[in-house]
Amino acid sequence: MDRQRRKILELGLGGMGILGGAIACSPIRLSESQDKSDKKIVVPPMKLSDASQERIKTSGLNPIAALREFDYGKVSQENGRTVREFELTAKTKTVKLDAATDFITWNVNDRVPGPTLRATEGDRVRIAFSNQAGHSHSLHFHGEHPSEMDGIKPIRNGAATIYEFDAKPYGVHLYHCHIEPVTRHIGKGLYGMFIVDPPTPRPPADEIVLIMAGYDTNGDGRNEMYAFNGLPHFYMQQPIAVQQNQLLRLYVLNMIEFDPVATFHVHANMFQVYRTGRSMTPTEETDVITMGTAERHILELKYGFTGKYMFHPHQDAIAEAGCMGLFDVVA
Ligand SMILES: [Cu+2]
Repeated sequence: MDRQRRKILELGLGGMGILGGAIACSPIRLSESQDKSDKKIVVPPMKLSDASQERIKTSGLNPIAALREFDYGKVSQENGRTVREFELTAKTKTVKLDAATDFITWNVNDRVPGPTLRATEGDRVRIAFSNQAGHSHSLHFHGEHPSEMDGIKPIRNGAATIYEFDAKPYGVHLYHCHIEPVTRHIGKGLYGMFIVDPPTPRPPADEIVLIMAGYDTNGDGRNEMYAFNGLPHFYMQQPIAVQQNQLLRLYVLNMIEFDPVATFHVHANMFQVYRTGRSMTPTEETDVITMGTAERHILELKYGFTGKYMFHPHQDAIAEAGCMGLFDVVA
C-alpha cells in the first residue's frame, strides 16, 4: 500500500464511498513533524453518517477536509533553501448552508475556508494566485514581508500574480482577500490559515484546524449563521473523533466579521494557550479565550475521559447559530 493511501486509511477516510474518491484527490497529509516522528499519533476513524455524507455532497463545503488537511506546497530546493510553491485560485461558488439557505461564496480553490498552507520558518514561499472569481480580489498574508507582497492591490478577474516572501515568524497566521469592503470579501469566504512551523518542530500531536466564521445571509451587515470550518452545525451532527490521553493541538482562528469578538471554549477540560502560536511554552491555562477578528492561537489539551464534549464560542447566540461542535473522545 502506498504511503498516501495508508495515510488516508489512517485518517479514516477510506470507507467513505462517494466522498472517499473526492477527498483522496486532495493532498491529505499529517503534519511533517508527525510523519517523521517515531511516536505514533492515533487519528481515530471518523465514521461519517449517511446524513453527514449527504450534507457534504449537497452543501459544496467539506469540514472534514478542512480539519486535518495541510497543504505543504510543491517543494523544491533553490540555492540551498527550501521553496514551497502553492497554487491558489479565487473562485465564486454557491453553497448550501442548510436546506433552505443558498449562499454565494467568494473563496480560494472552491473551498471555504481555503486550504491550510504550511511551511517552516525560513522557507521561501511562492504563491501563484489567479483570479477566476468574476470580481477583483487579492491575497493578503499575515506575517512579515515587504510592502509589495502585502496583497492589498486588486487583482482583476482573469488576471494573476505571484506573492513571494520568506515564511516568518513561526506561528499561526492567516491569509485573506483585502479588497474593500473587506467585511464582505472575508464574510463571503475568501480566507484561510497559514501555519509557519518553528525550526525545531513542536512535539507530536493530533493536529486540528478550527476556523470560526459568520455568514451574513441577507446582506444586513450582521451574521445570521456561523460555522466552524465552513458548514454550520456540522460537527454537532458529526463529532470529531479524538484519542483519549493523547495530545490534541488545536489551531484556532476567528474569521468572524461584523461581531467584534468571539470566545472559544471547551467543555470539561482546560487548555494551554500559545498566543498566535508565537512561543514554544504556553503562556496561560484556561477553558475560554477571547479572540477578536483575525486573532488565532494554538491550544493544547488532552482528554482523560472518553465521551462527547462540546466546544463553542461562549457568545451563546453565535454558538446556537451554528458555531458549535463536539469532540468524541475514544479509548
Ligand atoms: Cu476579495
